[in-house]
Amino acid sequence: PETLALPGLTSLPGFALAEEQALLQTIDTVAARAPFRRMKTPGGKEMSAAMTNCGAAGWVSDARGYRYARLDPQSGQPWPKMPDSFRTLAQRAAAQSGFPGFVPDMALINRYEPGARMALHQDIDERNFAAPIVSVSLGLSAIFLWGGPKRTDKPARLPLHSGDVLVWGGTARKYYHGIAPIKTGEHKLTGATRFNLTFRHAL
Ligand code: MD3
Ligand code: FE
Repeated sequence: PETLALPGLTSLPGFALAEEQALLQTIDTVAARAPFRRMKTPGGKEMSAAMTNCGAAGWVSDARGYRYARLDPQSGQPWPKMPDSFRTLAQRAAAQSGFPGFVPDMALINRYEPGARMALHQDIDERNFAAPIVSVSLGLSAIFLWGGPKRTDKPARLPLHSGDVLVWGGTARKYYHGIAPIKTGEHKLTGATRFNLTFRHAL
């Protein structure tokens, strides 16, 4: 695998390309049971990306804060189970990147329309920081913002295309990161939409 000159990040360009269409269909089956929704930040602002989850817990945000919840607060039901195809893909990517034992217990699914973004943040709501995070990009391209350990570190800009898989572990795990506002465009399978799957060991 190609390793960028960024500590703790392995980039697997096109790793999921052969599965693009199947993954998108599977996202639809998850979203049929746990619809995408725009969550509110603890400060009361609606996030511009819409989200849903699958697996043993889901990442949620509301006036009470950020956390992992075993039930979807919108339905009161457990989140849809993690599809086998999702888990297998994440495990293969992690194993190729030096994390052979990775077993994700959930996936957060983000959906971006043109103009949607994700401000610089850290992923620190998980219990287990030894586990990596595996991210899969599908649909419209995006510019990933890759900061450092401090919010004020000037972020590098990394283009992400449909089918690209990134594995973050070790030193990179707690770095600030985000997504620049999505530019309008047309993807052959998703139209003007970007999806991102992030696989985590959260519980
Ligand atoms: C680097 N999502 O959901 S994925 C997120 O494209 C999130 O939707 C972005 O950041 C997206 O939290 C970026 C890449 C990613 C995910 C988690 C990370 C990069 C990461 C955790 C630590 C460091
Ligand atoms: Fe993140």
